[in-house]
Amino acid sequence: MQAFNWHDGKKYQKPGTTDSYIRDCVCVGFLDGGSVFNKVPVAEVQDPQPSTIQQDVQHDGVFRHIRASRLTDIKIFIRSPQQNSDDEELVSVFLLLLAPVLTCCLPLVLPLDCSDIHNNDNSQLSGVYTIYPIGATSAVQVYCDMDSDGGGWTVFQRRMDGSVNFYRPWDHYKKGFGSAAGEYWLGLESLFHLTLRKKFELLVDMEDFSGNKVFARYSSFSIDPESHGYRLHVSGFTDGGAGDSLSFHNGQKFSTFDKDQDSYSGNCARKYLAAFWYNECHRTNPNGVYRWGADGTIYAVGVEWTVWKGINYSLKTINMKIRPVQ
Ligand SMILES: [Ca+2]
Repeated sequence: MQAFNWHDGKKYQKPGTTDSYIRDCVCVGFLDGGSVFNKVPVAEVQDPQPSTIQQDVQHDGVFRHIRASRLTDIKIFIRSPQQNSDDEELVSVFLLLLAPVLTCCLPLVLPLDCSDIHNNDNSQLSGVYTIYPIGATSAVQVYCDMDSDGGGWTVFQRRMDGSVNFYRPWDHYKKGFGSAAGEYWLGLESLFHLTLRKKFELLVDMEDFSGNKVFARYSSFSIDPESHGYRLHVSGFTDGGAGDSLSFHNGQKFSTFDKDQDSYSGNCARKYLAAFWYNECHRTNPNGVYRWGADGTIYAVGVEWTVWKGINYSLKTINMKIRPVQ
């Protein structure tokens, strides 16, 4: 393990003004196995000048104490929470700072979801971010919606152009697939761990090929562990024009073509060419075949939200996203 330092020269907006400024943040990065593992912001360069900073950092389950003298060096110690004195100096980093001062800084917590990123800095824009839903070694890229209703939404399902094949087996739906910048499925295991830690609400945004945009919102959303089939719990519907196609799926286990856990005598995933919390079988098929609007050639296999557009209309976009309930 190594550590190193650099400046984060990001632009920030001064509160209540249109002025922007550069915030120089002294960061310490931990290297594991040769790749950048994590950047931990330690200090901000500010006026007036304090002489030293001391900061406790938890990284990868290890409690570290960081001590920085003005313009000099940062020493990182491993220390157990019970100990009063520094135990072992892990690494010493020389700072090539021209800046005047160091003061303390930002919360040093790895984000579990997009709401953590949003709450830490509400000027962050919608886009791709790294979150850690199952702890420090579980880095995964997601799309964060920082616009809808105040932002902070973690997108776990996204269709937009048909570029990704969603007809996949169980292990793909468990681990996730696709690209966070485009179409993707976050993964049932990550989704389970997210909804295990906090109470979440669900927002489903969708658009047809005529430019109409609607949504469905649910005040409560969670799923059970794999040992219980990743069973869906969704309730508290609010209509944003889409109608309620999801409550029909409440209480169902997740099904893929190679794991039939639906309530139908046949195999819903094979019949409707997707994977979902199928009942007998669906009122929505968001992981279905992307087929550019109305098409009944093969019954009900499209990217559908039946209550809004019927059983044979494949949507232009749909995304499912969650946010902790305040
Ligand atoms: Ca079945």
